[in-house]
Amino acid sequence: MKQKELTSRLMHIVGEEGVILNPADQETYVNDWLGKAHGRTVAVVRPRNTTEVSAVMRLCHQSHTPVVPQGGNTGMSGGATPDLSGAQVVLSLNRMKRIHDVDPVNNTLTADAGVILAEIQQAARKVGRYFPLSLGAEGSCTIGGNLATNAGGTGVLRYGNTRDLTLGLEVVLPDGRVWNGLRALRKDNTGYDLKDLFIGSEGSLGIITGVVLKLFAAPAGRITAWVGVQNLANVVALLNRLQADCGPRLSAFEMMSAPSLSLVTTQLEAHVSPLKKIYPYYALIELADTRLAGLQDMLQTGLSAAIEEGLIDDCVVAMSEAQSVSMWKLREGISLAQVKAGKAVKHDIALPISGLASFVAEADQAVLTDFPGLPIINFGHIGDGNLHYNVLLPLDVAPEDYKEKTTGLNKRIHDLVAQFNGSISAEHGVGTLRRDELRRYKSTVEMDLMIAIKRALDPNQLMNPGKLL
Ligand code: FAD
Ligand code: 2HG
Ligand code: ZN
Repeated sequence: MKQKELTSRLMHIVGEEGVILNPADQETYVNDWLGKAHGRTVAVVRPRNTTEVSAVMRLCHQSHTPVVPQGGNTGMSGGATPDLSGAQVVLSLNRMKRIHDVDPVNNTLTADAGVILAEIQQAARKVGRYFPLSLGAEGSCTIGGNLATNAGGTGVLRYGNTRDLTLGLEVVLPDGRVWNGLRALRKDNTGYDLKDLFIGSEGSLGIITGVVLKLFAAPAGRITAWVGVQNLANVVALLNRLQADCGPRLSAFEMMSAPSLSLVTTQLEAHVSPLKKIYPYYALIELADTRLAGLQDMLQTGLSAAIEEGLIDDCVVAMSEAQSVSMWKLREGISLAQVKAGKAVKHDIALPISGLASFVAEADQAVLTDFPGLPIINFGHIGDGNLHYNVLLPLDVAPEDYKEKTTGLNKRIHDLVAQFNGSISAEHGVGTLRRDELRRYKSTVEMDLMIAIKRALDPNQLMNPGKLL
């Protein structure tokens, strides 16, 4: 089918205002947030509902047009960016923004995939409930993108990742058929759990158009603390101690190394460390519960004991919500500070928590020896064993140098991750960034199974080609 015929049929389905053809207007859809992935597209198509998504997919199926699904375009693995051929359609969910139902009795929320995560959180708050998925991009990422990447963030320690928060899905298959699995059930053993196939599939199997999410009791408030620690082994020991003392009230436990904190305070205005002295590591700790009584005491008792045991050197407990927010801003500002300061070679790794300290000691040594002088920006969701072990190259690094160093660093770090029985992507997904790496670390059996699933659902290879597999 000729390009002109394709675009006019797309317009017929979604309306003229739903198809973006002008290259200048396509800019934000064909480049990623990190400024690393760049592509071109025949058209950006923005359906308004599942029926329109289905018609678009049928047309793309008939015309053999590859489709790149896109939500908020905040992904960190290049998965939402089309390739440079100009032959792929970007299917954006950003006009599918309806919250259909919030049920405080069943504790569920049903929404379109294009709803922004922060709007889901707000809709839950309105009925006195809580939706715990939380990440730095929550003001612009969509719940569909969160599902497609099985996003993690800072609430995983207590509530699990996006997969754990999902009860039902609606998906448009590559040939346009619609699977309506929008079930608001906590138990359903009627065969294979299809929704789990699509969660984390990064747009490679179909378009997620709707979701039923779990809601939780709303915490009455939170107590936040910022802690300075001498080494990573002590950060892990502190985590274990607080888990034992506070149980599920420990709702977040994040880590930042000294260079990560210093990057934020130097790159971003109005970001100041709560502690005067510099420590090698910092932990950001949060306790939350449906009742606030006793929470502050519980944290303070735990922290005092940790000081006596020599696990921590210093700490500040936030005395107001404003103080708590500024502590969180330090943690959440690291991504932007990296973009401002240089080109980060990213590693989004998961490790058994017991292996974290030894892993980092070996990885630091390897980078120091093989890539001397490059700053290591190590931070992450340490309570989940998830490190963002990034290495910063200068902003003006030559493209060939960037490529060579990325390949070398990825291999060095990921080989070590494999030795420690870890994963090369904890929460950001594979996309294009780790596609080649995936083959190196997955067994043949695992790759064969994934390829068989892909072939069964997308025999013409039209869904997000070149990503993940
Ligand atoms: P997009 O970037 O648009 O797409 C991501 C992938 O999902 C692509 O492969 C795309 O093809 C596919 N996709 C999108 N929508 C659909 C759909 N409806 N159906 C099928 N496939 C689809 N991630 C974390 O996990 N934890 C964090 O703490 C975190 N912090 C971040 C902080 C910042 C400042 C930024 C910029 C990003 C952060 N991210 C984090 C990464 C990103 O926000 C998440 O991956 C998020 O889930 C992506 O959502 P999105 O709507 O932007 O998806
Ligand atoms: C975070 O935890 C995000 O802040 C982004 O997952 C990590 O910038 C990164 O590498
Ligand atoms: Zn993260």
